[in-house]
Amino acid sequence: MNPDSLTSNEAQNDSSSIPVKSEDSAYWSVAEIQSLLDAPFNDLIYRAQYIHRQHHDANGVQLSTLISVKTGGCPEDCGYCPQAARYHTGVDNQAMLSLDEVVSAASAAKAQGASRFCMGAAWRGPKQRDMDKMTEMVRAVKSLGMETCATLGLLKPGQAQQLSEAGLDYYNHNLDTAPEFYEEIITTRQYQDRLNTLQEVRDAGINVCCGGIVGMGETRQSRAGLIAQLANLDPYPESVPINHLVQVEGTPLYGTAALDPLEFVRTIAAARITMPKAMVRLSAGRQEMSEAVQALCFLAGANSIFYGDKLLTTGNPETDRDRALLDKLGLHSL
Ligand code: SAM
Ligand code: DTB
Ligand code: SF4
Repeated sequence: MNPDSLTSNEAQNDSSSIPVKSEDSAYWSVAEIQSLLDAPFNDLIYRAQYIHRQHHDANGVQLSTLISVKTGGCPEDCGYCPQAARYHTGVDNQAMLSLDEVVSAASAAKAQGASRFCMGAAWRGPKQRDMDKMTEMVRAVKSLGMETCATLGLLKPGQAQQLSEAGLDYYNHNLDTAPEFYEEIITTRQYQDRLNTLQEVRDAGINVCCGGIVGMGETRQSRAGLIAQLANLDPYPESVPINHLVQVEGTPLYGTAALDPLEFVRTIAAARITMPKAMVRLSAGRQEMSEAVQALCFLAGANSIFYGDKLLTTGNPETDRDRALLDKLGLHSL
């Protein structure tokens, strides 16, 4: 049955265990989100798909291509990250790319069908001389007619404004996990530092892209805690990347017990239900995921992906393979 043909009450009446919220920006407690994650799988996915169809093109997927503009040698200690200088992961450090290199990669991404180009840097945060180069890159990518995104770490007061003036559409900065699990993953910067950067981005009028990583050995309650943090940002982010940990040898999280893929799908569904209007991005980890699990993620409300053979330093499905998957599922790019 087409959920669109149901009245709101009928459609919502899928399980009494799933809380119903009528306002878009409702407050979500961790317990309420945990009850979503605990619900019968079919009830959860049905609700997520119902909400998805109220707010989004049901078969549309937005495509962003990533580039690492400065790779490796990062002073931070994020336990998942192949670019932290202190772990021996085999990632070669690379100085900042030139403007030409970035522009030609962005043009190629556009030609392949990406609508947004996201520039990432392995920094704790940008220095002023980095900002001059970054704003130049943002201006150049924007002038190709693409949406622009950057993920450069913590921003100091004034830096978001400089990026905004250069034409930055989105800034990605993740909360990564729930507050109570955070210290087990990162010690060199605090949760509050991240929230402050998100506020700088918001105040500069840039769209907020903020999500996290699952599969780091966290509990289901911590996954609920992450989603609660995201959903209760006021307003919640326009874009919510849900990454599956890519395990890289040499990082502390290498060898973490594998997460049941259906837990990943449930997390996507909880993001969709609690942040109805957000674009939910099925992010890192797709190369290790079956097509069936990816299809379930789209059913659960994911409507954007990273597109291109590489994420920042690790692999992503090849564009031909992704186009074939989208075709098979009858999905079109937005
Ligand atoms: N250095 C900046 C920072 O950390 O804010 C920007 C780049 S950083 C690589 C961007 C995000 O990539 C991290 O916040 C994390 O969520 C994600 N990430 C990094 N390594 C990952 C991995 N191995 N698996 C999944 N996601 C990862
Ligand atoms: C996000 O949430 N995921 C992307 C993007 N934002 C910058 C990064 C994933 C990185 C995966 C590990 C790597 O390729 O180095
Ligand atoms: Fe550095 Fe970002 Fe990697 Fe953390 S996630 S180590 S800040 S590049």
